[in-house]
Amino acid sequence: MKTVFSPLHAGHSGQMELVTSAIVPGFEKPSRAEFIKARVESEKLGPIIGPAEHDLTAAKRVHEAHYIDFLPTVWPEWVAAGFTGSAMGFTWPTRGLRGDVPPKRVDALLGYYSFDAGATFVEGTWAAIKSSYDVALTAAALVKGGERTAFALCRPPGHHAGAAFMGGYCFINNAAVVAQWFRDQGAKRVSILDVDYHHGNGTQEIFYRRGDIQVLNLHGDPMVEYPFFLGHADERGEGEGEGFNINYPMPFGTNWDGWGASLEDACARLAAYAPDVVIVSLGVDTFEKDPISQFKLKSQDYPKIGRRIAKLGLPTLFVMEGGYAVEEIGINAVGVLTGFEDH
Ligand code: OKP
Ligand code: ZN
Repeated sequence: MKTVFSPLHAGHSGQMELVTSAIVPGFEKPSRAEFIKARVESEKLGPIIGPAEHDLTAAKRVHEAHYIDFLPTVWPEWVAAGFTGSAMGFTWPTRGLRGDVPPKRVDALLGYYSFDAGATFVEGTWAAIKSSYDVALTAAALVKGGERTAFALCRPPGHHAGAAFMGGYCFINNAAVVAQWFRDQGAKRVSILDVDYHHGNGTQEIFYRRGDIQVLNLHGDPMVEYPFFLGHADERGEGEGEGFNINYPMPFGTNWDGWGASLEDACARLAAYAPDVVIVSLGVDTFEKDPISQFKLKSQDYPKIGRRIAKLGLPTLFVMEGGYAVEEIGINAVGVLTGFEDH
């Protein structure tokens, strides 16, 4: 399978991150993508190609235009205001506050357009976001053009970005963008299978009222795990989307037995939906040694994920999301892909 990759991701580097009791160097760092790329090469997965440039039309099909237009302005406005360091919000419009009046300061707007302080900007961040979007759309075009599969080696990731919010290292929801793009290209139904450890709250929010895009999410139980405020099993979609959003929250310590059972159920529902294309939000932070996660998958489990997805027999686009055990991230991510190709 072909991999699409852009070196521009590397400019999104050195950002700080707010965790429970400290501000620390970001876990979402450039070496993640470089380890994956190196493994694609050493495993001879296939050619690595660069992305074609796209305008922002496809982004505005799933995100609000004012949100997308805000993103490239952040760093220049931050610098113009005399701020240094990492650009992140610090005040958020929660219940009871005005979420309908965007303030005029860039630091306030960062809060206005976020659900946490986890989507942080440095100088190269917008170029990285844009390259990640271009990577996803370029890989989608390969599948649309008849390839059985492709790998969008996206960085930064996307699944926490909603119609008008960022958070959790995510700015543009790459998987959502390509799902809508396939619909606009004539696909009747699209499934998004999100196997990242964290609930894809942005993806769920974007498609919650849609029956034409099925969203299946396997993740740590939001009662105890980030992003906390979405991802429960009783969230099944609304209106035309009723029954097309399916969540599999799982407890800390979940290993292949429990996780694989959820994947099996998700794949059965996906097969019943019979989409024209499957988009996999591919996070490998389910790994036992992941520094910020609590599941117990082993490296040998990742090819099983790929094999199970391949058994669906559907065109499949893999879009990279999370995974923070950088030493093993390439082994695990590419393990899924070689498992898919083995089938
Ligand atoms: C992104 B993805 C909040 C820090 C909490 C964020 C985890 C983001 C995971 N400021 N940790 O789903 O892998
Ligand atoms: Zn994650």
